Amino acid sequence: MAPSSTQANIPTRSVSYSGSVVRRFHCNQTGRDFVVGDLHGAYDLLQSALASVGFCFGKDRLFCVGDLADRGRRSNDVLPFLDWLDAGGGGSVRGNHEVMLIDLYTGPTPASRDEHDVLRKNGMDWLLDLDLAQRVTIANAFAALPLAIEVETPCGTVGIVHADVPHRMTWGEFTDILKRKEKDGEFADIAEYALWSRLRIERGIRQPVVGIDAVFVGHSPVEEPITLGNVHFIDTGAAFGDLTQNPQCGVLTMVEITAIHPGEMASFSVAAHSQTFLSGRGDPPCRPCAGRNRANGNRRPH
Ligand SMILES: [Mn+2]
Repeated sequence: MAPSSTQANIPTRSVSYSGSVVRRFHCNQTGRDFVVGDLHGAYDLLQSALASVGFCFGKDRLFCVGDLADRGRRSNDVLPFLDWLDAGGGGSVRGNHEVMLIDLYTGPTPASRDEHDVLRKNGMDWLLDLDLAQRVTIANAFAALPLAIEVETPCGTVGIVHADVPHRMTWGEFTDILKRKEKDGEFADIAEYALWSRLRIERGIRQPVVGIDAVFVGHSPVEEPITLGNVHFIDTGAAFGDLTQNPQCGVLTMVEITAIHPGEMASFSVAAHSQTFLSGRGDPPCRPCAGRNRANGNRRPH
């Protein structure tokens, strides 16, 4: 399809938000729950992490802190990845990278020079290989993602947000404002904070988020997963390790949620490539069940 004819067929506001802004998942009755740091297209590393814990598709669930594509080598697999995630009963929150793409196609169709500028500056240049209709399809899939996830687990309710929860706000206050969406003047500020803030980690704020047992966030790259109060920072820079093939530059951290105890967490960090999944057809990995041998997992308390 020629880009010009595609462009002509795209309505002015091409992307619309759908789905719940706060999504709650009931307790997993059949397996374990994992949460993984910012993937940014490092799906090879994810495959290694899943293999190292014997992830069982259909029983175990995976949750993501957002920023699923951009920078990493397999960003183009983000749509089959989202399908796989959903089919396995897990989910992802929206990150600021998802929102940058949504914003690009929510207002009037951007001038192609401005559009290409945004894409190139943010590691999103992989999207330039796709036509406009494909980019809008991806943006619409991102617009269906929630801003916050709540997961019921045997050790309490766990929250997942891309960047942070305002540090003087309880979880209930935070999610109530998000649920009111644009009807409430506070929504835009709180959504922005949830997607972009680094205040808690920059200031070392140790007060827990009241009203939730644990919160997982990404967005702020850390050398090792860090816990402040009950907030776990798990973006260990997977995309940089993925691009350089050098674990010194970044690894992917995946945490088993049900192994959390106050003040510590068990994590599986994967530094190297081993195999690939997510062909263009979106074949899910680990099917049939790969068992539960954790012997290869690099399990470290934090
Ligand atoms: Mn981010």
